[in-house]
Amino acid sequence: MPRSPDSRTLAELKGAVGAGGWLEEPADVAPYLTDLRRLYHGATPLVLQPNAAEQVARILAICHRDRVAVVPSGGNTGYCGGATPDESGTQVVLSMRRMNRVRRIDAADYSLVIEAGATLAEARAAAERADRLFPLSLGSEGTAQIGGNLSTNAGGTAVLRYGMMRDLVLGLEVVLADGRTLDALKSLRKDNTGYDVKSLFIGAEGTLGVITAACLKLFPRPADAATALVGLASPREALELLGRLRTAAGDQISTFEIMPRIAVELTVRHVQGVANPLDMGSAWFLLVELTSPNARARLTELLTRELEEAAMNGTIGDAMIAASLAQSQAMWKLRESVPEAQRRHGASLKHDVSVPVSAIPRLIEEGTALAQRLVPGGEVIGYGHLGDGNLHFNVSQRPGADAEEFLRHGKVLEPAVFDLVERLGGSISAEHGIGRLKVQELAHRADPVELAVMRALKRTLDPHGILNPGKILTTGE
Ligand code: 2HG
Ligand code: ZN
Repeated sequence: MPRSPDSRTLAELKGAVGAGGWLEEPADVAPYLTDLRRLYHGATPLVLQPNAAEQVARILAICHRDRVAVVPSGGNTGYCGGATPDESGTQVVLSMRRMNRVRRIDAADYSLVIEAGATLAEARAAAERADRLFPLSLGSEGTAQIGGNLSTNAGGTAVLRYGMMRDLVLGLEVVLADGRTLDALKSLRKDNTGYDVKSLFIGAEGTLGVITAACLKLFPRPADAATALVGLASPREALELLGRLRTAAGDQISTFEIMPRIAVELTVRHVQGVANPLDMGSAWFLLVELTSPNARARLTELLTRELEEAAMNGTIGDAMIAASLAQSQAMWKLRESVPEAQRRHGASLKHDVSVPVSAIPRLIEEGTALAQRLVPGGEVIGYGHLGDGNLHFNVSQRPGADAEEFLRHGKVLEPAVFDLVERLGGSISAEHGIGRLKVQELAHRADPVELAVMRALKRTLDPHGILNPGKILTTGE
């Protein structure tokens, strides 16, 4: 079990990063103590900001020796409290902020080696400078860091075409709990030399090692794109349209996002500069995007034809295809601002869940019935990545309702939603991870053998339990 660091250990840790590499004043450490959703408020004696993998190695060697808990921290955009220290005031925070260099970019090899503290936007910009695409796409890309994207196996709005973060990794550099460095920064597409060790650290939320750099997969940059906003009656019709577009456009569909009318209404109301170009009469809206590296792919033509046919046979209501980059950006802004609008609207109960794509309509119908029964006065706002079967089944309080009282309903609603998701063959965490938020749920819902394997890995790689204790797995087992 980790212990409280004494003054000698703290001094040694400061020495490992040198002047300018640590923070301890309450005002300076405050931003590291609360998660984005303000669910957790922790404490720490020290925030370390190493600027090289060697410094991370030194820090972990000291913490391993002295049994000090370490909480890796990225852009603090996570939804499950995975990067927030606990309330004990004994856990040291390891901010990756200063490790943000591009180490290598190889356009011919379609690979980019970048450090963990670079933001996702910086990774995308680096790829773009080499006329390549790094396709992970999230609303928080300006703040979210690559290390956090890897550690949570982030998803986002282009998973349908490119996969999740795990699918976008060729190699990793990881510092292990005892300070040894795993140098697996390969850029190989094929490497069948035993276990895929690097894969263990992806989605591990800093509980098995600290990722310091990654070799990421790049892709050809889109040279043609067509973006549309579509209004329609229900998620069943949305699935029909997805099927039609998959047949017509194959892999060119990169985004297929769904929003209920209330999400669009709240976003237009709460977020400046957002507008809905469609008639508000539709119950559901889709953001659809096709992309191709081929400038002559004629995607606008293709999308127009498919949407016209879908409108003619009654699958969809009205639709608009962006006629300019500005129009396409406005459509994206509408979708990407939904979480912010929800935050401004008041407290919300969030369920980041996935089911087989075909089960999404049932999830929405049965989940909505559950929420109406169990959270009187709540507003269901279920939106997200329909193309991946990933719904953010969220319930917001009505304006003026007492937030604390509203949130207490979560104790009843959450297990009921997770039971439903399990019945439908889904997952209780699609893309946001487990963090601290879902530790208990994972402990009692995961397959016991899988959980035993996870615990065995944790014991092997972090025998003193110093790495992000209390995240993903319960401590003390
Ligand atoms: C998104 O898809 C994010 O916009 C946030 O994953 C989801 O706020 C949420 O529940
Ligand atoms: Zn999402």
